[in-house]
Amino acid sequence: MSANAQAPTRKADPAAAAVDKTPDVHAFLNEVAQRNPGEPEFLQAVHEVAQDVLPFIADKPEYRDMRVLERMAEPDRIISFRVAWQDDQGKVQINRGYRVQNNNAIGPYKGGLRFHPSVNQGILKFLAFEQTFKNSLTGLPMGGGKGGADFDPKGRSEAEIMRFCQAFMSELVNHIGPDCDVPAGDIGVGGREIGFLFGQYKRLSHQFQGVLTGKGTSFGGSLMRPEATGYGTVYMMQNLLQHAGEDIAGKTCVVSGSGNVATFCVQKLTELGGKVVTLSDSGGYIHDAQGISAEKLHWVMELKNKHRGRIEAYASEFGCDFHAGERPWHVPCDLAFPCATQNELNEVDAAALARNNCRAVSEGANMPTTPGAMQVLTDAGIAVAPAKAANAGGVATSGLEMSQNSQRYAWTREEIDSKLQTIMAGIHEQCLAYGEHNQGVNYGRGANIAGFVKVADAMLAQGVL
Ligand code: NDP
Ligand code: 2IT
Repeated sequence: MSANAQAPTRKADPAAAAVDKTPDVHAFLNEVAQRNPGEPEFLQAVHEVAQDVLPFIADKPEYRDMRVLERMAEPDRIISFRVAWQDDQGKVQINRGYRVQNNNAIGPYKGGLRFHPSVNQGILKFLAFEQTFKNSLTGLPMGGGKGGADFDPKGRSEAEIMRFCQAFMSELVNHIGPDCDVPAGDIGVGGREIGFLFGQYKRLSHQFQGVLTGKGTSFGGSLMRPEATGYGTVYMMQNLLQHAGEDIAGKTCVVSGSGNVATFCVQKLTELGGKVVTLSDSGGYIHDAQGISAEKLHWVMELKNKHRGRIEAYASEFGCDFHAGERPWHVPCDLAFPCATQNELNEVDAAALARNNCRAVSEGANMPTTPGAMQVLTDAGIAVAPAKAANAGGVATSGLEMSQNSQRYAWTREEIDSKLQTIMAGIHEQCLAYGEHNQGVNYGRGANIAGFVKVADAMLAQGVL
């Protein structure tokens, strides 16, 4: 496998995550590492936040003494359960399902469900922790949660997917509700799965409620929810560039992934005059130097959503290169959008982006950049809009879906898009408020501190819980 090979979820280095020069950060992370053995992604996510938040609260005893960050890094509860179901051959299959309810200080738990063979408790804890800060940044009243199962939807029939979703919801139904915990989609969970999950919840609870977001528009789903994460990632980049007096038009863009986030990211970039030259999946990436036009993107969406095909097919359909087992970061670009999965952009990739004079990165996926890669990008002066800010448009629009469900009303596409743009601009402002310094903007620090403050203040007001 070359240095640029596409490993399945690469493991973060827990030792690296536990080393930091600030004594406070070091002690804090040691304690977290001891309490959460074998969960490198969770440690990585906590480290990223702690390195910004601990210095910020160093002179704020109200947060320190009440051990607010320590409490945020300990989920309110974790539910884990057996999901037994029968495949098309009648064979009994057993998976493990989870819901991590991280923090509900500012609203009901809210966050996606991931169906992927790599799912484990540590990965969902990292995602639920991140979600707590992300949801805070949206300005909407949503706490943080995440769930899923180690189920692999690849190669499964529609009937098998439905039976799995029904079995999964048969237990999850006991732990969620419109004012308690509202799941949505993530990797491997899109509109089709949300439909099956919603149907089973309704059957078991005898209630038609806004208990999931990302629903079909005929049964309470919000317009623009499918587009929202990818569009939001681009709106974040637009804000970042505008702050520096630049624009997306004319920029060459590299995008990874070819699922929900990636495809709508490409759609908005193209609409704004950007030229997107790559897409990928776990098999490798395509490089289309001509650019992925609206027509070609439509073909990709059909390939992925209808035929459940592989991105390799794009290369033969449109006559371009396919790089098996590799990721797209070595293709020269002005802007990069990692939109597949965690730790998909490493130090070697970051060095390639720097060498090719990449200007900025907007993270559509959750924690796609390794800590080492983040350092390389920062040293090279490449601005990085971190996931908890850049991909918050998805959950923000989920929040808007909850509002519409509560009102029993539906806003127009234009109304939602305008609210989404306002929310993304607001997140950019919050990043500036805490992240702007003499040399520029540290978006990561800005997002971490702004996300922390709102949740922390709510926790202080609510007592020791
Ligand atoms: P999808 O399932 O629609 O697409 C995922 C894409 O990423 C596919 O192309 C998939 O390829 C690829 N991928 C997944 N896992 C791996 C892996 N281990 N190695 C290489 N490629 C991989 O998911 P989404 O687009 O919804 O999610 C993508 C990212 O965005 C995730 O990090 C998710 O947490 C994040 N996100 C999603 C939001 C949403 O609203 N959906 C909101 C905010 C963040 P293949 O098909 O070959 O597996
Ligand atoms: O990571 C995420 O923010 C999501 N998968 C979307 C969560 C949501 O509740 O819409």
